[in-house]
Amino acid sequence: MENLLIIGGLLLLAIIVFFVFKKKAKLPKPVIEQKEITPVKPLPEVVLPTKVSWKDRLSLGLEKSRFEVWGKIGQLFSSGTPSLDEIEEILYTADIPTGLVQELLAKLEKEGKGKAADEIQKLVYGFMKDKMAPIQHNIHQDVFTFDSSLKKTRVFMIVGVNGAGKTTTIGKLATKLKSQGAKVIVGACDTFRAAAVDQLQVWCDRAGVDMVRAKDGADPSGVAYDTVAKAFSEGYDYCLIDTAGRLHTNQNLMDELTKTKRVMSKINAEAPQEVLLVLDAITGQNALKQAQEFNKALQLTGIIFTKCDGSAKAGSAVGIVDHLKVPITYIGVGESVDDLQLFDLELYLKTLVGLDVV
Ligand SMILES: Nc1nc2c(ncn2[C@@H]2O[C@H](COP(=O)(O)OP(=O)(O)O)[C@@H](O)[C@H]2O)c(=O)[nH]1
Ligand SMILES: [Mg+2]
Repeated sequence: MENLLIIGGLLLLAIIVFFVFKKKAKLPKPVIEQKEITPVKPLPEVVLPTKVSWKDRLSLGLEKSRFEVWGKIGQLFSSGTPSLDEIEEILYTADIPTGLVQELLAKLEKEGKGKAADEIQKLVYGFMKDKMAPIQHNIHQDVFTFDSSLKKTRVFMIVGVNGAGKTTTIGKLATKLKSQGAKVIVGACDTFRAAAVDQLQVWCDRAGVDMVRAKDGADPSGVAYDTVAKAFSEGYDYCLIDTAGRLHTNQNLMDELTKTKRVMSKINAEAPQEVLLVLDAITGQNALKQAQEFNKALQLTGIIFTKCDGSAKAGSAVGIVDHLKVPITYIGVGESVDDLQLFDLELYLKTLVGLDVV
């Protein structure tokens, strides 16, 4: 009898377990939502607080140009008078326009004979400074330093070909201006690439600044209009407008950009106060051609010279400024926030040719 009871109990338990498992097995599987994710390139690490000074960052960034071009000229003179052909070749590899190369060669021939390396460096420095200084005086200081007493909305339109560094530069700039206490808004007008807007959003979130974005493929000038309108009505100090760098043809791109510029001026006749062209130093001579085209369409107020760390062509700035008569506003020598600074002509030239910087 006892055995029968135990067997009966076990049977009952087995039946309960069976039904519980059956019910569980019938439960609907959880549905995992398949969201389309746009790949965003991870942003470079922001190294804060700055351990490396700007002087050292610049020196490191311009090392290739100094070593392979500008410092080399002095070295060649210090080991006897070099052939001018040799110097000419070096200058052409650095993408210096023909007219300037010939002028510099004539100066070296006339004044360089028998001089030591540091005297040649000074001579090259003086030559470049004479070419650039009169134009560099035109930089507006408030492009980089926030003056709260101004109480004015400053609109910057950032243009340039794809990959030149527009979005990254806006991210760096927004971070810097915000850290000075400025109220900053950014307009994501590269509506042709979803990833570009996402990339800018990451920068803006990180900097803690506001961003206006529209649906993919929206009219870029519409986004610019909305951003500038918000900037003026809500008293932002800086309004930074990112733009697209590639359309089907150059003419399309220029038409789109001139339209974007025009709609901003409908909100405020002064806007945009700055039209800044981002130029990648690696593109050298090509950079000058690009700059001429953008200048013709948009009347540039400044140039942001990026990626000077990646090539021996950082000296091509002299040809660009000399030809275009547009100053270089900022210089970029790397991917982090601290690698972008206001362009200081003396510091840049001395670092480039290898003269001691005091
Ligand atoms: N080495 C170096 N890379 C840079 C510099 N500025 C931008 N970049 C990089 O260049 C790439 C293209 O930049 P992006 O801002 O997307 O270009 P955009 O298409 O003009 O918006 C990114 O990988 C940036 O991190 C710089 O000064 N130095
Ligand atoms: Mg971009």
